[in-house]
Amino acid sequence: GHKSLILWFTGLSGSGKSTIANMVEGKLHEKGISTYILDGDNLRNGLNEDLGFSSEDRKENIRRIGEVAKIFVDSGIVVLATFISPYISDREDVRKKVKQGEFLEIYVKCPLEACEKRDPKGLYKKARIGEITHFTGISAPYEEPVNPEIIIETSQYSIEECARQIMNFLKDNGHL
Ligand code: GGZ
Repeated sequence: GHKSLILWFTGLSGSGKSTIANMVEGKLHEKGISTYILDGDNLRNGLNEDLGFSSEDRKENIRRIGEVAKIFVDSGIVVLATFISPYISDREDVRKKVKQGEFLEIYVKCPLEACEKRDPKGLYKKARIGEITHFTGISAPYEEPVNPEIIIETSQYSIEECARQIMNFLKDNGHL
């Protein structure tokens, strides 16, 4: 049976986190499951508008998002959170906020070269010429998940296939 969860999408800018989360959300809705997507648009533009991209600010960004996600989980909603969340310790701190099994880390894996080639917002280009500093993958670190519940490789599979892999994991592990 289904209970509320945090689906935590982590990965580089341009890896496909939001695109895949949106497709998974649609599939959850088809099953009558209530969801909410937390992303930069609704967090960094509001609650977290005072935060930048230093390691301290990213840590605080993820901490607040974790608290918001926990509130949604308490209300019975499946949260899909799409943030780079580059630090292992920040992600593990979110995991600890909820019950065992309620936090699923989804590593949206994609080589830096592929993300940089996509560059949908031109941010990598700006990072390369120094117009944006502390840019993840270029001038700031990304710590790969060590033991994520799910790894999806967006340079190998279509968006549809990646979303299906996540839905299959949820079914196979009794989350749906
Ligand atoms: C990384 C940055 C930066 C820097 C602006 N580094 O591709 P996007 O545009 O839409 O997603 C990126 C987003 C990252 O915000 P998060 O809240 O996910 O980051 S973290 O979890 O690390 O706190 C990118 C944009 O913001 N962006 N400057 N320097 N991404």
